[in-house]
Amino acid sequence: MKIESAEFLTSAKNLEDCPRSSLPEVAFIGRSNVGKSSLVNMLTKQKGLAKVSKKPGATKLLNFFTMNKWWNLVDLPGYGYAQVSKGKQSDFNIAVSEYLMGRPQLKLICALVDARFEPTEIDLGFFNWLEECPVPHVMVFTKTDEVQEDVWRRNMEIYRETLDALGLRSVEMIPCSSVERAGRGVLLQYIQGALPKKPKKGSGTGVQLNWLKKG
Ligand SMILES: Nc1nc2c(ncn2[C@@H]2O[C@H](COP(=O)(O)OP(=O)(O)O)[C@@H](O)[C@H]2O)c(=O)[nH]1
Ligand SMILES: [Mg+2]
Repeated sequence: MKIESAEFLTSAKNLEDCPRSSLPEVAFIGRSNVGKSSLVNMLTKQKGLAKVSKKPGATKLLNFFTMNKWWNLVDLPGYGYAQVSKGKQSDFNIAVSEYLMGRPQLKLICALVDARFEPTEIDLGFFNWLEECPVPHVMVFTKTDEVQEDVWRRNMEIYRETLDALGLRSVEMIPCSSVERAGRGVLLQYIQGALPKKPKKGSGTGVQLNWLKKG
């Protein structure tokens, strides 16, 4: 899939506050600082579209971006950031889990983990929770440029074995680097496969005038 346009749509505090748009959605989720916003910018080739921060815990809202005027990419607040007060952290978690569980147009969850490290308890806890979620997910390993290839490959392998040992779903794992723009094509292709087919222009999927006349 080629990204021909990408525009910021809106920010939402929680599920209720989400846009009424019925476009299919793909969400990015992961720990604070894992590289969600950088990946939005890498995919869209727009440096400042999503706000990247050195300080973890900056994104507190669900940020919607409309891609190719046809689907929405949703940059979710990071989970598991200890420096944010406990109350605030659980507010984010409630907003995020309600969105992931209760948004019918959500077609794919991209769960980001840091390729530099072995599985963390917080991430495993999230994957365990995800098992209850009806939406399919894919794992994206970020920041592969930061370590040697054998290191991130090994970490992917350990993740695979650990999830397996916990009896959790085995899903596709895609290595990415926003700095080197690695993994862009593979991830976009995966996203395309998860989205419904885009209706062709003029194929009559808009307002059904003929039907209305007959009625
Ligand atoms: N080396 C490297 N750094 C990255 C990559 N992606 C993100 N970062 C850095 O990680 C930090 C957090 O990134 P951000 O996208 O804001 O993470 P978010 O909190 O998950 O949205 C920033 O300092 C980014 O520059 C990557 O692929 N490679
Ligand atoms: Mg962010």
